[in-house]
Amino acid sequence: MTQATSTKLDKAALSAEILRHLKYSIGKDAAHASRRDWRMSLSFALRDLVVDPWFASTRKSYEAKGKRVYYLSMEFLIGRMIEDFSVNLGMEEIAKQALADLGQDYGLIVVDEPDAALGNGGLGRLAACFMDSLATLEIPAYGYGIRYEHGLFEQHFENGRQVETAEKWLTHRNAWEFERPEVSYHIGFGGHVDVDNGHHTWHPAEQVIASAYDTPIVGWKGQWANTLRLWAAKSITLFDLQKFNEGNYLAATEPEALARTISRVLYPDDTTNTGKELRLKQEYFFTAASIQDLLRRYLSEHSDLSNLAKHVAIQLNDTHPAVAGPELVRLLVDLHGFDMTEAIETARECLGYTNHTLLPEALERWPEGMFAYVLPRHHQIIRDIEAYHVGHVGGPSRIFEHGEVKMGELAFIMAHKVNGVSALHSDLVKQTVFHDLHQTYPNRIINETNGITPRRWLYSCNPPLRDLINETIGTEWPADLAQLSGLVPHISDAGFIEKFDSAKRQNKERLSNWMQARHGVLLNPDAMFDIQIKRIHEYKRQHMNLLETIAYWNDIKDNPNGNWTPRVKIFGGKAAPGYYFAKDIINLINDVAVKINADPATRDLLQIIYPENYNVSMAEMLIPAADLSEQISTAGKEASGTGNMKFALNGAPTIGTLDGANVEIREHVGAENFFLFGLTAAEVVERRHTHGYARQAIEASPRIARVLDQIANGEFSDGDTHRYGGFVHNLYEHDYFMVTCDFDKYYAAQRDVDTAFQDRARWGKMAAMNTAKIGWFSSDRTIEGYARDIWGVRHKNSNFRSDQSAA
Ligand code: NBG
Repeated sequence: MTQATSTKLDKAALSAEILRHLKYSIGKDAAHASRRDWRMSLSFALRDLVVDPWFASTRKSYEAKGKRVYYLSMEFLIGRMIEDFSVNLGMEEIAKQALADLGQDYGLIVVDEPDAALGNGGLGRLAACFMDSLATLEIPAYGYGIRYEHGLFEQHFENGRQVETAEKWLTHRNAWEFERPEVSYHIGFGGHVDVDNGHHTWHPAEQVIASAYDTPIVGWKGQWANTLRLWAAKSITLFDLQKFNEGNYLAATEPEALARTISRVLYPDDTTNTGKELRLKQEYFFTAASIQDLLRRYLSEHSDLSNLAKHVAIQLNDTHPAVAGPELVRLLVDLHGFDMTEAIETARECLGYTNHTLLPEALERWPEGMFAYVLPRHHQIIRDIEAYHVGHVGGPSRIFEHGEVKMGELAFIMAHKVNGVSALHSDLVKQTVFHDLHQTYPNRIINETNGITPRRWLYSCNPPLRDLINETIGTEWPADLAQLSGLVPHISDAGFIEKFDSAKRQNKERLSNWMQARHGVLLNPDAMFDIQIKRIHEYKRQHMNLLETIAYWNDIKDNPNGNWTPRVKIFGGKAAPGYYFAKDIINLINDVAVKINADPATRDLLQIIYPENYNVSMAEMLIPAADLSEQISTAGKEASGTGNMKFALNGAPTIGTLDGANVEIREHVGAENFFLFGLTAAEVVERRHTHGYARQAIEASPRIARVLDQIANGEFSDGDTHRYGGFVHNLYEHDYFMVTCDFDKYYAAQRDVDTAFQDRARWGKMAAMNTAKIGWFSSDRTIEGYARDIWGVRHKNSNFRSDQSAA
């Protein structure tokens, strides 16, 4: 047996390992193994290779007695893992060959893996990129989250409308995790609080068990691995034997079913706050388990808690884990004898909070009555935190307002640093949502612009471009993305641009083949692939893109001999199940696609494609094939965006507004390589004061007026004038997101795109410039920023020595 002790195996050794797992872990004989059996065996063999570096990293962290980072996130949108492991271990080629020797196709096995879709969108995917960078930078870190039985719903279209079904990634075994039944904590809800001599004791009315599942996350070159620890909810009383014996079988399993509800499904909203009791319980469940777990780890190394903040950095990914503040205070005061002020200050030194949105509907608030009912002791402690805050700085109550508990304010007050996720967003955080708190704590808000991991978002998803970059500037760039600027001198070389173009072409063909196989549609690879993929939301304005598409169609038909640029418009994304306007947008895209795709007059010039069930894996297929990246949100609404970075990295120029990280992307890649249009954030705010701005804009633009008439008259709905009546009415009368006001400028910018695209040499340079100058947007750079500005921890590339991490 060739047991893996080093992180690398040769082809024969890996084949042997795969066969060994097939036999002893799966219990199958090669002659009868299914593709899934092979996939599981490969996954187990790769996982084995991570175990030694994982142990070594843990050992080093213990020996260093340094600081650990705890990243608390309700969502980790991981996607598939085989390529992550094999690429980071440098085993991709070997895995391909080993499987080929066994008569298996690596590519087919990779795509057999279900996506781990434990997140909604950007926020969850950011957490996954951060885990990759934390391991690459060799920062001792744990990701803490929930092991949802069902990840983000599967999206299907029925007559063009979105319908949702339950996602089922755990139907078959998850190859990457280690179950840790011995790592478990009791988590309470409800009940009452006793006070005895100033000492509080919480007596919860119900309790569940949080049980750990660990997935090792290995960094680039396999040097370091951290742990992603996800909690599953289990029942304390597994089974009511008495009820069973009475023949009451359903009731006998009730306690288990109830407990499991807590980790059963991911809430499918991203930018809205659902405000349901179950959601609050989920948040407390994973936060409390994580805090107990990190305190246990700390106490295994230290005799008292006075130096906690020197060894523990807890990052709150949005407000979902904001109850970490009061929970830590509760444990320090009620269990470890701290006084309230000391506990609040200790907790605050440990905590950092990242804000991911300015949309008021996304900022979490809980009805105070419900909060006090579910978490009575935390409710009291938040009152104490409020009193502490008001006592220190004066002024009105911040956390409690109109009978609600505001989690943003709580997170802010309990964090020593609060960060936004792009330069513009961080400024707006200071000016708007946390304006007053910013006056009180002027040094607390900082910026850490988001980033993406280049290992997944270029190295593994785009082999043709990866190979070209390797042969041009060497192979060190995946761990030092700024090196991509080494491509700049080559961009004036026509031969290089030709190769760059041909890499794009290969990706477009790969996408076309996939579309044909999966969706039965043929794409024209000579056309511009114009892609907008992200959650469907009014502020992201997929409908503006669609209206522009219709206008383009009209113009082609009006002037069939014009010099038109062929386009394939690709949309992808899910809508929150209860977000009706977003679902109408989906329906309209699909209806318009049916009509336009069937039009023989424009067939070679314009196609609309909307594959269902967009997810991380689909993004990995679409992004490398994109010619144009659509980042067209209403200015001031997109906190950062991270898809925008992925497209630029893969050589797709952006058409976009001055919103989120677009602003910084444009500065980096150069204004001449970015198609800018639209109102600025300040202009948007101002325009809102103009009464009837939407109607005015429509009356001033024959182009959009005509498109809205077509929709209202049923041109895309078989003459049904009701289906989109509300949609059109909304644009005339409200249009909060200023589609009508930005439309003409967007249309004009699209024609500039057409002109540029027709000039192949110019386009090639623009595309390559995007790749060459986007290196700053690596999530390694982002994590270095968090390490330096928020956590005070050292990493692989730092010569900076924090006084906090010096043991
Ligand atoms: C999202 C923002 C994006 C941003 C990601 C990651 C939420 C609440 N926010 O603009 O909308 O890129 O967070 O920071 O999902």
